[in-house]
Amino acid sequence: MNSSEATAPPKKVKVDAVVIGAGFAGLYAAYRLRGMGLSLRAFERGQDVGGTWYWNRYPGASSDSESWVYAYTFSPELEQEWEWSCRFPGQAEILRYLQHVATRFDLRRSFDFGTRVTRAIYDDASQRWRIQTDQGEEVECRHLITAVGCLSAAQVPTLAGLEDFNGRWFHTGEWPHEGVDFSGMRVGIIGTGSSGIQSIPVIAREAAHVTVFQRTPNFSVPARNAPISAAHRATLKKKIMEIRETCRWSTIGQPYDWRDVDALSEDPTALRRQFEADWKKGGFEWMFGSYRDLMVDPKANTLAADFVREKITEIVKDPDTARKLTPQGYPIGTKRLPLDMGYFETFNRDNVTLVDLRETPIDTIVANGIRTSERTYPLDAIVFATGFDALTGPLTRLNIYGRDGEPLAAKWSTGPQTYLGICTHGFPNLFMITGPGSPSVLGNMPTSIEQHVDWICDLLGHLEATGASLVEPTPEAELVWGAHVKALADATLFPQTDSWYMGANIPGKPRVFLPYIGGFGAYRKVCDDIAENNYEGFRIE
Ligand code: NA7
Repeated sequence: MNSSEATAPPKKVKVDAVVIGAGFAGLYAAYRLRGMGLSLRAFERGQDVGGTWYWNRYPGASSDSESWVYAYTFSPELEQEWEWSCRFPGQAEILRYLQHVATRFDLRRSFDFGTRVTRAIYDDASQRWRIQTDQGEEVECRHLITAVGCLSAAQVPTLAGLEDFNGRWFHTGEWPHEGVDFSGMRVGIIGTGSSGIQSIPVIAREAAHVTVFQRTPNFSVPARNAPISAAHRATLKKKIMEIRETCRWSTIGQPYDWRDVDALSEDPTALRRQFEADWKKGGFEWMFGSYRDLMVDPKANTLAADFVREKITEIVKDPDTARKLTPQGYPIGTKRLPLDMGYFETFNRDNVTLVDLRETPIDTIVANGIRTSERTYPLDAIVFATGFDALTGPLTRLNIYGRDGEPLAAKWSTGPQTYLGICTHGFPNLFMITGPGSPSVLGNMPTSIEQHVDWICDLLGHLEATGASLVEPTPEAELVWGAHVKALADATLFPQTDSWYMGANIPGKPRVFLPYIGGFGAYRKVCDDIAENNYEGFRIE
């Protein structure tokens, strides 16, 4: 054997399981599957671990869940040894954490980095998945586990003239690793979702001028980020088990839940006091640890929305800018609520201009900037904070073909059909971590991810123990689950709004509320009950 033969990767490999993705989900899946003694190959298109936190390196990128819950719980030693610096850690710190986890548990050796899965085809005769990569490799496996994230398929809108732009342009979700020096530049930022709201204040501090192109004004709540004191850290470490348990059974995987009080039955003075106190505290708790009728009763929701509208008017000095920034016509919280670090205050700066695209839409991009229906804004750089083809996009873009060669994208052409958001009929032994129809983006992702991976591993263990080789949801179970997910969403205010939860940000995408909104704790119980009931709704053979 010559040396090149000795080092060349095998062109065809057979393993028990393939994992796609090396973010929070893929790393934990690799850890668990290896722990079960399964042979494994894992692929990651990035050059290293990190997933969301590998790609989203835009200025100001940070977690919106508190650091002490935005972390794995599977290793008490890891929990005790890792020290978060602050309440809402930034991208670099979260990436360091995931790199640490990969090193500590020697996870990188299961992964091929810089390798994109181009196709996954199910072969009924052998009951195996055939996985192809852009590195020319083909792997056969019994179980295919997608850990591709919910917000990983970046969406750059089709705008005429982009190819003529002389400056540089970036999407927040595919940010250059070497960073971007905006000093002295005139920067245009399109989009005021979470990514825009996090990055605009930071870029405005660096750039000569920032022009924000806003299509829909967004509600936002202060994060109130702060360093974690030594005393607070000690308390957190002592109480960590209790915090974890609360997260596991709460509505959004956080250590708090809806209060047992309706906003509409609260005394107005007490309500105001409560909103103010929570506003000072900062974080999602302002909305999702608040009155339980906020997301189901339009009148209750208006109380919360009016409070934030007032805050915007108070913060933003120029009345016309304040008016343009004030959201109207949709309930607060029904678009993913951003947390901010001085977003509205940023519009008081002399070097920041707001362009309301509802009043003056973008006409075209030109060589030196962006032309709206009113005028041209000269720019040196454009930042697209325009979001993602959420939840389904990362999966349908994988080119997955199920039984009889059915493409997943075709099966889901009118909306995703899943059982528990984990499996889908016609695609045996395909397991989607935080897929559509599971709580996913409506909760703290690591909590969701660990529950999914553990549940999937238990199911694989069950197959092993019973000598079965195939698992697939029945079409009936899938229909019932889809109807349940829809009914739960329809009982809330969420479906009323154009949001990426509804697929509304992608032209031509079916309008379906994508995540499961029944609450993370409730979902966990459903999953546990199904498992206990001999995996009711699944065909196992
Ligand atoms: P979002 O929440 O989808 O926000 C995208 C923003 O971009 C939003 O304000 C959109 O306006 C705007 N947008 C999208 N397309 C266009 C076009 N064609 N023209 C003008 N404006 C446009 O994505 P994010 O990345 O901010 O947030 C995803 C995050 O949520 C994720 O990273 C987590 O942190 C949670 P619209 O509201 O659709 O009118």
